[in-house]
Amino acid sequence: MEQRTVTGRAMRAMPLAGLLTGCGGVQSALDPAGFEAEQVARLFWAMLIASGVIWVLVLGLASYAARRRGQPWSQQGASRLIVWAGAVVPTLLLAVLLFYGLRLMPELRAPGGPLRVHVEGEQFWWRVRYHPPGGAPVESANALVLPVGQRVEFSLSTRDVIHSFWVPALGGKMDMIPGRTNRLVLEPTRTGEFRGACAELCGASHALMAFTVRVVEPAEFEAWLAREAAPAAAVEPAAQAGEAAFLANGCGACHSVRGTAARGDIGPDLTHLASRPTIGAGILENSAENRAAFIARVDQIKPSARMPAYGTLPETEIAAIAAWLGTLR
Ligand code: HEC
Ligand SMILES: [Cu+2]
Repeated sequence: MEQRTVTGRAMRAMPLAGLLTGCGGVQSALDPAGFEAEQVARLFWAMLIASGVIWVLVLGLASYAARRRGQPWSQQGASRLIVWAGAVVPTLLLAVLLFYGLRLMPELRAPGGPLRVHVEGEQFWWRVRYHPPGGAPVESANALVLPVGQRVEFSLSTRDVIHSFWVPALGGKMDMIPGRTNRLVLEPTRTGEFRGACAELCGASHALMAFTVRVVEPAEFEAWLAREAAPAAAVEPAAQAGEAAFLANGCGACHSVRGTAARGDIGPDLTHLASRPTIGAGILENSAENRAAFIARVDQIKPSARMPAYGTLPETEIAAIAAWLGTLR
């Protein structure tokens, strides 16, 4: 009997535990790491608590009416209850919540700082271009690095289908719609590693379209941006065969590796691929093994991705390319 109640209690608590484990970590709107996300989380908690209070009051009233109250309401008492509990109190409560929500909006719409980042959604990855104030644009992909404490202005666009740019820990989501450019400002408030995702069904590999966000101190950000702007490191002698195979197999028709003959614009810029934590838009850890697997079997790893699989190349050649890509810090 005792056993049964304990198990029963544990069973009842299980869905709750499942919910709570979703509340922390790299991709949670309830564990905010940005000014905008804090506003959204605050609004969420205010709404949740207010609706919880209303829920308890309504249930209390219903149970009072059903169990305790023996005699019927008088005509006058019933009308008064309906006017107050059915109209006046809900109107007041909803008005307070509405004005609280509206008051948060201007802050979310305030202009960004001097750093602008253009992110373009593609099936199924993210083209990223940094526009530092006064400097030349810096091309990257699938991984964002942001300075803590600075308002960064994102312009979001797409050329294929609708995507949605969302870093739950930093702020709200914003759609990327063909033919227009949407604006979003994010201000990270603490350093750390976070994850973003595409929040709009965009095709077969929509669920495999994520990206990483690393928030660092401003000085570290400047150093990173300078490295990212530079061309690829000189090829190490051991990796020369890999670079040659990359160029010989036409990878450069779609990919750019600045500092080499590869100038393609169809796929992600690979100039500093080795400095990114993941490949394939956030889906695989960036290891030599995974790079080789991605090149050989991209059609299985990422259905409908716009890159041909190179499984027919000799394994040694693929391994050499994967090794060379690993030197592109
Ligand atoms: C027809 C164009 C095309 C060709 C040719 C091509 N790729 Fe790609 N590649 C892409 C696209 C598009 C993606 C993005 C796929 C995705 O994540 O949806 C990609 C992604 C990648 C990635 C992951 C990049 C990242 O940021 O995560 C690597 C690595 C890569 N390709 C290597 C190669 C190599 C090596 C070759 C030659 C053997 C090659 N590609 C040939 C289009 C191409
Ligand atoms: Cu998408």
